[in-house]
Amino acid sequence: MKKYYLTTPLYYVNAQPHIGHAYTTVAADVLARFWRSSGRPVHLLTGTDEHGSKIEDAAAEAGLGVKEFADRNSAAFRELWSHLDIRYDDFIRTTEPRHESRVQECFARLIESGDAYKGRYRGYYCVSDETYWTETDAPPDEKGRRLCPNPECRKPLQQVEEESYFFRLSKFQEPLLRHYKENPGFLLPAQRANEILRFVEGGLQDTAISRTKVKWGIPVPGDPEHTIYVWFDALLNYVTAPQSGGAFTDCWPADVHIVGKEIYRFHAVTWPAMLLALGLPLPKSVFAHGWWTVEGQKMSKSRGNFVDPREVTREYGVDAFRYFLLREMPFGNDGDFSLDALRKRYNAELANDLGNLVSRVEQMVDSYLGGAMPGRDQDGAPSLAKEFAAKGPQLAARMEAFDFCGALGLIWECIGRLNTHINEKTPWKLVKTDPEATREVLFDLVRGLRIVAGWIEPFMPQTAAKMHAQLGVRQFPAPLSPEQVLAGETTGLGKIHKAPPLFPRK
Ligand code: ME8
Repeated sequence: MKKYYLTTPLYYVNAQPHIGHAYTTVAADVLARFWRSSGRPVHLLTGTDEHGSKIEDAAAEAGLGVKEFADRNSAAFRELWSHLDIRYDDFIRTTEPRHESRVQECFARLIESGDAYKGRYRGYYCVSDETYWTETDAPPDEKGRRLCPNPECRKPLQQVEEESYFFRLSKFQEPLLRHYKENPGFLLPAQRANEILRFVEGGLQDTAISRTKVKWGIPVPGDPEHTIYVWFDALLNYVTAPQSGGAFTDCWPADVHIVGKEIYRFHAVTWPAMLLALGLPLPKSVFAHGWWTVEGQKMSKSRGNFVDPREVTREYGVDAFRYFLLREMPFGNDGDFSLDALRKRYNAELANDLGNLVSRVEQMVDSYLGGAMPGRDQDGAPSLAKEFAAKGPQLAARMEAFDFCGALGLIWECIGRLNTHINEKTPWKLVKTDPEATREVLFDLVRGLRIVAGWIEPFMPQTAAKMHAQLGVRQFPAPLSPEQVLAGETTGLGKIHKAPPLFPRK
């Protein structure tokens, strides 16, 4: 059965992972967990991008051999993903032989077909972005310097003149435009499509895909004076990884490549053109999310304001961090990260709305009913749990549309309903006059919470595990579907018990 195959970018190993990298990877993990729990086989690929001058220079600066440097920093990404409960299926490093040999094969195929040819490159190069720029892209500024035209970068460009292999990108202008037109779900979110369409309609030029001045790269087959351009090398990981794991036919074409907006053009233009040249089907979609600033500032080396996810999770826990990332900034938009905003959401939405609700319900079941699951389904009786279950398709539609924020919004609406229900029914009063009615109220609340626990698992796996255990659900780690909760598959299995607050107030 075809797997839902999704990817993150391969992160450069020149630096330590920060919240930007964590963002994309958490988002991919949430999607992967969501589809897995809906019974769909999933393949999530992430990894590290390790060739090119940027890495070579950073290793020299750190006083380490490049391989040693890459090993150390690639491990830092893996360790962070394990700390953040990222459940990936494969982690690829572009320095692995399984990748390098296949990249060479692809390069050779393009030379053979004529879609790659040897020429001479004259122009500019940004090491920080590993991007080629033409003279017209980067006119000299008032001081006569040529700076990277990417507004996020603006570093001085290198002037480059060298023999180079070129990829015949120009040939793919029409096929790409046709593909965009025929597949409106390819360029996502839809508001990003226009900028790509305009760019491609403006005409595509062949692009250089090899360097002679860069030694830290994959040699061009049969011409080892040249190394393969790091982007040509890195993009191919999306096919080399599943090819080498024997998962290619189950995975390809990818369902979605999730990337930051700054590398969208590589994924929306260059990559599909490479696939067309290689005769491979195109991914179903490429999604560009927005960028985080930190306390209103761009994250940069000079400002030294990179947010280390470990510091945030030390204070707030892994789940609150995952939650905040996806709740604060609608996927596709830009947003700002601040500890103040995190603390506010933590206290209001996690400690109060959710944590307090769970404690109150458990407390009541414990003291009024000795921790036993309170009662049974009454045919036809109005029930919040049934209402929630009916919202399952709506939740799935939001996840299908990569609308994490909307999905969490829907879950929190349900949490709000449960809180209002307690306040309206006042079980602490009701229990004095009508124990049977109290049972029914608590029964509905517990089932509602069990549904919520299953829904939040992709976002907050540790919290979901705790909630399942506290709510007497022994089936975890397979999150329950609302239908299973309603069918009472877990009823009576375990005792409902109080536990320390899920989110102690900060
Ligand atoms: O570009 N806000 O790697 P990279 C949101 N190796 N996301 C951010 C972010 C921010 N401020 N900063 C980084 C590369 N990201 C190439 C990719 S793919 C074949 C090769 C995330 O280490 C976002 O996903 O610079 C962005 O696209 C990625 O990190 C860039 O990581």
